[in-house]
Amino acid sequence: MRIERVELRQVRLPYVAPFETSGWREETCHAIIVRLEADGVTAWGESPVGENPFYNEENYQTAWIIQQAYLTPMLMAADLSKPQEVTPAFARVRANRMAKSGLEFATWDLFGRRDGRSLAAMLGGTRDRVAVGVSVGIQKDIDTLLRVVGDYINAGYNRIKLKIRPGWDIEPTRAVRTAWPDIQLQVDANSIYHLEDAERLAQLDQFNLLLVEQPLGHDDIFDHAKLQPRLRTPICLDESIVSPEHARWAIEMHACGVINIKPSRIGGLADSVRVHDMAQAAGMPVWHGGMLETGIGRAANVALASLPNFKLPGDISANARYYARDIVRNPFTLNADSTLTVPTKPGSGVIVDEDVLDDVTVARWEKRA
Ligand code: NPG
Repeated sequence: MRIERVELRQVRLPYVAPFETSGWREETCHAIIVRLEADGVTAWGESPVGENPFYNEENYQTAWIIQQAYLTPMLMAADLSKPQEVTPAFARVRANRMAKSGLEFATWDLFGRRDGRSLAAMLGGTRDRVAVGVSVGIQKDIDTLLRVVGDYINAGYNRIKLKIRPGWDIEPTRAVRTAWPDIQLQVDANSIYHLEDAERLAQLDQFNLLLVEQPLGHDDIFDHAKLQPRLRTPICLDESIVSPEHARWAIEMHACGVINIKPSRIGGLADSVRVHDMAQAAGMPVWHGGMLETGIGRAANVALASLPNFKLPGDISANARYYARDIVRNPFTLNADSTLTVPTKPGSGVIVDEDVLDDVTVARWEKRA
């Protein structure tokens, strides 16, 4: 198949509440939405890039340039027989994985819609619902945190992730654990600590956490391997696992007990499946992270999380947790058992609301074959 038209849009959607981590605070989604056309089929993808390069090296401006100057021409030059051919077609471009992922995901959607196959079936999904939780950003004080967490629990989420940083770690975690002794709880440091903080991090062991996510440097598997034996709680790597090779290094070094998979961080769905399979072969569970995606990226995440080695609830909340007005007509809603239902329609199954999409678009670019 040859792609006949690529359209890229920068969108801006306000979050229902600002999202704050150890390293950044953002109030508005800055994603790039991808539209592909071929063989009379229209397909959609999303690069969930942020306003700033504070999670990884990319932001909406870098992705916009790399997609136009390199990735779109590379994609249009390929004659594709399957979506797995996109990742090798982009291989000469180093890193820039979030930029790649939106185009790669849209290609999966294109093949799925053309062939009448759901994305979950194409990827090897085995379940029809995926367990999900909520990631709770840093709040102004513990009373506010308890109110916010309580609202999510009342809404039906039974797994909570707390963002932590030095000065907002032990006490907020203790407060939530004391208020809800049985809830599935985990914490995420987004790379803010150092190996010298090992004793402080070990204090988190008392709270019966599912995992502590990315405590040390974003590109540092080595020191995580030194930290893991000093904690009882499994370390989960997020930022550090950017490719199947990085996953293999972390597994062989015993740097973590769990891997967070985000297809956008890994550069696409094909390599995400490889990370999933590699971890499964090593007996290591994975779970699905989130990048506050719009409804388009969210559908890909739900499909991927239906694979069998996704053993822990994902950061894939219902659309309404993020956006008052999303760009899809068929948002996910939370089931009573804290799950989302895996779409079965061809491709990702999203129905894009093009009126809303036009309203939130701030820049647009297209290339025709
Ligand atoms: O529910 O999508 C969600 C948010 C989950 O905490 C979450 N994402 O560090 O994992 C993270 C964080 C993030 C958000 C990372 C935006 C990068 C961008």
